[in-house]
Amino acid sequence: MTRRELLALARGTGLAAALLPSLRPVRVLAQARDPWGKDALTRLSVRPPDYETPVSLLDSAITPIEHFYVRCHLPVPAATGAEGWSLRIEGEVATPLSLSVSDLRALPAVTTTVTLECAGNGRAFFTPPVAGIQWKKGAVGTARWTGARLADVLRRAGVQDTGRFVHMTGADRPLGTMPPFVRHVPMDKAMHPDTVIAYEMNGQPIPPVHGAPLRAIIPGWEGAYSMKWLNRLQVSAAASDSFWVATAYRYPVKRVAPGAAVDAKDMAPLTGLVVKSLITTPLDGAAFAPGPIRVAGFAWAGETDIARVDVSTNHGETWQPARLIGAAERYTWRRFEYQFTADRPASYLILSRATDASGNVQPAVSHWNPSGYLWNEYDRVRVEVK
Ligand SMILES: Nc1nc2c(c(=O)[nH]1)N[C@H]1C(S)=C(S)[C@@H](COP(=O)(O)O)O[C@H]1N2
Ligand SMILES: [Mo]
Repeated sequence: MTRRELLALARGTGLAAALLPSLRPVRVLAQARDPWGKDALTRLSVRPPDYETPVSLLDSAITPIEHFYVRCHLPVPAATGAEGWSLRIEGEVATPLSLSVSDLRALPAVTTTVTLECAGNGRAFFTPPVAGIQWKKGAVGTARWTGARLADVLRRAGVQDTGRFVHMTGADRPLGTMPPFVRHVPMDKAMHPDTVIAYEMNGQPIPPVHGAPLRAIIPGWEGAYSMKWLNRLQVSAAASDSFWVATAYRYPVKRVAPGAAVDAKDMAPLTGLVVKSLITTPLDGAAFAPGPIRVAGFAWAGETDIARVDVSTNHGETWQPARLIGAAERYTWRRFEYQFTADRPASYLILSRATDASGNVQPAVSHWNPSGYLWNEYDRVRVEVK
């Protein structure tokens, strides 16, 4: 009899408790290392795996793989090896294709640095609360993605004029009553030279939990477009009627009162990410002696560049411009830095407020919406000067 069978038999009897101590060493060993190498992250769900990155681990331009957040609607597919993988391209194309990972590697390679963010990042901060994974600030990260252009693949199959959407499917299979995860991308975004089918993340083969061996990278758009475990592209004249396109990932077309129900006809698909900033240093709750305090972080706005970031250290009464560091790179978060002197002991609230190149400014209070998407109000940390 195995331990598990023994435990099953003993369940509900005093015997289970008596057996547990002898099992404990085995369990500790089994839990010593996270199965996906995400030991440093905050686990929000085990199956499917969902992990958020603590802000303290987001202080670098490129997020290391072991610190990159994970969002899975469904369990990770059992087989994610490059060997034998095939990506089918079909629908409104002249020649349906089936491409291997080597076929994709033989196409011209592009590497782009993309800030990927889940549309639900910050959901935990909405009032009234909204159902779904309660992400705080860390469902975001920036990686270098290498792959073939989606446009090159579509051209090779000969996309017909009737094709208006590319429906993407991954190899993850639904659990219970959950519908399969299918997303579509409109043809102009699909054909954009920066849209890729990636096989590498930060210079190494994409790890299983991040979509091995192939994933779409739809840069600047909310994370759910970037289909992991990509195995099918269907070119279609029609929009996808999948639950994940027709119902989920939609946002009200007009402002709604917090908590209000919104009619389906007043909801439109999410596309690009909105302007946002994140203070990565100092950390919330940090303590300092009186003197200079260096503030730094990142700002991003999806497909749009960051124009400026302002910082307030007096509850938003006055704002000072932060320095933007390095050159602007499309789809990549921009570093900002600011220094101020906290000359007397007090509690300081530090706020950051980004403005993008189209003039959009982070709001003081995020716009509530039924699914809790696109939380992007001023970032804030409180520090104590003693
Ligand atoms: N096949 C598949 N692709 C997927 C998902 C998924 O559940 N299945 N999750 C999406 C969502 S909601 C996000 S935010 C990103 C997360 O990518 P990451 O786990 O590599 O950070 O992947 C997207 N691609
Ligand atoms: Mo997401």
